[in-house]
Amino acid sequence: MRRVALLIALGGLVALLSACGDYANTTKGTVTIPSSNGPNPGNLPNPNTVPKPLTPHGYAVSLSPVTIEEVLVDPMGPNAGMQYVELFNASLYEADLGGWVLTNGQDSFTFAYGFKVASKARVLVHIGTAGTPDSCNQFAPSFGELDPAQGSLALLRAGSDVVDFVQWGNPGQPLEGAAVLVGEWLGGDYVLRAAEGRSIHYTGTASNSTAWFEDAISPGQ
Ligand SMILES: [Ca+2]
Ligand SMILES: [Ca+2]
Repeated sequence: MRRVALLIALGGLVALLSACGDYANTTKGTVTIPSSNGPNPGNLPNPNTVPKPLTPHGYAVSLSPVTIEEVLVDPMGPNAGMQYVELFNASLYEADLGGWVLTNGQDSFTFAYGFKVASKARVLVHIGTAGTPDSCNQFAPSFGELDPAQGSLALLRAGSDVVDFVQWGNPGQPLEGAAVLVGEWLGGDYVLRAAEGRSIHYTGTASNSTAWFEDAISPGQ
């Protein structure tokens, strides 16, 4: 019996040693280098379909933090001196509008040096009337009366770059071409004129008429 037990023990030792030998041998032979896990240039996302970041700029569709938010061209009763354009800072940061220009292609209003709009704040530009300006109200007495039937308004950064645009009543209004060139409007597109006493409002969802709707006036809100 002892001899049998010894043989079994020896057999087990041989099996163990040969197994160790097998394991050791697995490191020999051809080594395969794993392929890279990096991005395939042919599979990179299309930049035109990747969503644009919301910050630090304003609306996703506009690179400008400040946009034209509401336009009242036909207030109830006489229009002269009662029209306004409301701008909105949709960004998370204060915006410096010093030197920016609001224009209809004929007349214009230039924001004073150092004029700033707080984050999520609005400023009214009162057309064709004088007053005492403050952080929420600016006055453009030399700005001619806007035509309720048709017209356009553009916001120019540094007095020249179109950063926002809207036209109503008819296509082909002043600065439409410049706005289309920078993707701030669609050629031939326009917002329907609002009823008297009501204004057109911007939702910030697109740079064309689909982002505008007629509603009750909401100056400063
Ligand atoms: Ca009116
Ligand atoms: Ca408003």
